[in-house]
Amino acid sequence: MGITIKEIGFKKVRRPLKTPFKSVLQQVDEREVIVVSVRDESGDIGYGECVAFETPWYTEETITSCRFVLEHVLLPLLTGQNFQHPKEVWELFKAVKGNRMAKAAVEMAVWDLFAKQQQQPLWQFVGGTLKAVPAGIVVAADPSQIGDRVAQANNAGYKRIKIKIHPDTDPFVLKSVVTNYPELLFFADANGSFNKANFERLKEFDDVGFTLIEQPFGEREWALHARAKAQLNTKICLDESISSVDDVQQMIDMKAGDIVVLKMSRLGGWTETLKVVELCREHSIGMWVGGMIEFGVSKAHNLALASLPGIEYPGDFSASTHFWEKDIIEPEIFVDNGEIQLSQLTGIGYKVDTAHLSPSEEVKECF
Ligand code: OSB
Ligand code: MG
Repeated sequence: MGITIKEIGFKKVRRPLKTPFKSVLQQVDEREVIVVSVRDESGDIGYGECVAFETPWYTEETITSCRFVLEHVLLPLLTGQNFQHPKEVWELFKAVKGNRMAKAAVEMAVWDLFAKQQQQPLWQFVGGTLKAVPAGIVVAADPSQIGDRVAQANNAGYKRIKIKIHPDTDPFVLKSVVTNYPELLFFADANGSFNKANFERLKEFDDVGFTLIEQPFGEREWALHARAKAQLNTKICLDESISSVDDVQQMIDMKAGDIVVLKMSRLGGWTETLKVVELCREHSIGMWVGGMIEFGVSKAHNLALASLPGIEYPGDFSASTHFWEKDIIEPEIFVDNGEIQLSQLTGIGYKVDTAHLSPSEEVKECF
């Protein structure tokens, strides 16, 4: 029983964003990902998406390092393997240090394949209970555009808006925007741009009305985050700091945060992410699912994740049309009245539109 991996494929997808994504770390104009597919004897295909960036501005991995590791390290380990449960992929990859984003892409594909073999939607296979997931959008633009972008997001039905901030952002301008929409949830994401020297500046964001402030300090700055948690009323949420279940334990031990952003790519895939979810539940740590400016395969996995009990904050779930002229899944993801309905189909629940990937987008088929 179980599944035996017969074929593995990689496809490169490279498409421009409709509008530049501007954060303190990087401006993203174009996105390249790798769609990983795994096929078993039955002919079912599972899909994953490798969402590392072109340069190491968010994590150490890059899409080029991932392609190398996928082709030359993970693919040889995987070929012909029999699995009784998708958790065994994490075990198989244990001898490979780091490279969590590359591992996650393969892991996702195997979890999708298992759910398809069991003829269950992936969200059900992992224990999800929500039938619709609350949407959430990110405003990553110049300060002069924030007001307009928030108004657009509100008109499109989004109930949660995350705004990118840094020490030069004017908290009073943000406060006037936030107070305009008392019925919406606002998150702030600082992407680690504050430090010990400007700690007092962070406190000026405390009465803007944000539900949480994401990653004010650098990824290893546990003590500074603990200080912020003790001194601010706004909840402190960690993104870049959390690469493993051990990092969540560290956050808990150091009292360095109230909430964790779940990103399967940063954590190495479903197995480690599910461990994080369990630990957060035990310690009443808040959770939500973060985005990676990704395409529909990664989004579909994230929607399944957001269906799990205990993930109470709305995640980075915007419609396919927010970033892309055309997504790679059918149907595309759309937001209706601030929500995204989960697919009732098996696995990730969406067709992957590989036929419409342009030839220049294809990198390698290992079938
Ligand atoms: O810091 O949360 C982040 C996108 C890429 C890399 C890091 C981050 C983000 C986002 C999410 O803010 C954007 C999205 O995909 O909706
Ligand atoms: Mg973030």
